Amino acid sequence: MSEKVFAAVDLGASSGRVMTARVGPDVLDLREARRFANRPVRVNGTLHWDVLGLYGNVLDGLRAHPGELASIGIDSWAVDYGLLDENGRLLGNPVHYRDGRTAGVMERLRAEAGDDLLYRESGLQFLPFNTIYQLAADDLSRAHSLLLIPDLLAHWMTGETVAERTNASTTGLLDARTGLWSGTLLDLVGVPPGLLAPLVDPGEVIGRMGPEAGNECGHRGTPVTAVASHDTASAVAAVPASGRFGYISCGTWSLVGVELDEPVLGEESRKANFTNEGGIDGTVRYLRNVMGLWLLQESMRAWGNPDLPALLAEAARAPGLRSLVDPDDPEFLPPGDMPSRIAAHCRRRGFPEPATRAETVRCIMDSLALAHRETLREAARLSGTEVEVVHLVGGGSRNELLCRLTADACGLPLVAGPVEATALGNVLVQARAHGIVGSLAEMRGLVAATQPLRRYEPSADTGRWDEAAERLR
Ligand code: LFR
Repeated sequence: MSEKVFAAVDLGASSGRVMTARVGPDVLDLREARRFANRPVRVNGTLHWDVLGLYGNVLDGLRAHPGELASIGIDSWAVDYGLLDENGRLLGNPVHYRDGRTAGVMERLRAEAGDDLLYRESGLQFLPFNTIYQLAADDLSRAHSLLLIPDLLAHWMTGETVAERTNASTTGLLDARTGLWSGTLLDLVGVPPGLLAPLVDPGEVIGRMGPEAGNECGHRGTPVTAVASHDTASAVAAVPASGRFGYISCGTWSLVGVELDEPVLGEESRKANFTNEGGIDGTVRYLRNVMGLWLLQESMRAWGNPDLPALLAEAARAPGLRSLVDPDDPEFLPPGDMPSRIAAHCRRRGFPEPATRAETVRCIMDSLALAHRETLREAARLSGTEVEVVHLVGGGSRNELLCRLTADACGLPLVAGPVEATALGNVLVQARAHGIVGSLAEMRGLVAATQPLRRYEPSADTGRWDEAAERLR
């Protein structure tokens, strides 16, 4: 089978990129065609995504690759959506999941419906921004269809209206057992079933690039293939693992968990707030959201973006496990002055306040490493699986301090990389649909054989981390 070139459109919460990859049985060569900032915009008190700006950048990125493309795949962050009216016109800019409009909504719905029902049906962790809670806070009176962000872009490119299943699994409206839209949950929030699109699986062709988008980007007629369009699902598909592994998809968020064949929907799992999101080939991504590098990104923004490598080097020399936060405290969710919130949190919990920027960064790194360990251990325990190696993929795999601390905290070897796991997972699903690679195991093997990875062995001293976990509790 000869090589082909595929394009991955990968939109993250802080930046987007269009990547192209040459893929063959022994080849996986990823290149960046265009990278652009994804800057949320606050208007009239509401935090929005600039989705048309993003789409324009995507088309520019595709145009930057004049050669032939076998297909294009789109992934992005989850849960957020655009509403279209009956003429297919966008009803306003999609609202950012960190917007405050959902304040109190999840609590109300949980009280009304009961946690047990919500969890048994959707298997989803309780996060205030899940689509189901956003919908309960939204005005749907003029809405004819709802499309999650990658499906919205695919719709503009092809004219087709679909809901890709891995991303649909983050809405809180999908039945975790059947993988179909749940009538019970739709009724609960009063969402007419017609609002949602027919489900498709990764690997299915959505349609071909139509004249409008095609003339704009120069790829008219190119197939747009559904990938695991939830970015985390694409990242997990590209984890270069075999055997018993845990994963951390580390970027703005750290998504920490294990891969399963069946969902875990019992009471203990619900109370521990683990999620059963849909993965590639019907796998279950059993994981929990850890607040991730958001804490660092927002601190850097508050400081006017100083030199990060220098700050991380200084943080590596600062005393460890001195100041700790629970990164998952909801107080850290919205944007705003992060260093002050971290200092206040430390004070409240009886830890010394970080006195310098480097100490703040060290506090974030230690706290994330500890949260990675606690979450991974719980995921393994609740699912009855064993983890022998941790794979940390995504932008965070470049952060040596975080990787080293996470390996130490977990007391397990950690393999860091690839940085662009999401884009790789995206193109590999397309390549598989074109018969270039076979099974999921083969896809992962190709990543392991071709991408730069770095292994961290844990230090023997896990006792310090046990003690720190105890202090934080
Ligand atoms: C990561 C991610 C997470 C999801 C969060 C919000 O980019 O997709 O998986 O919980 O963003 O959509």
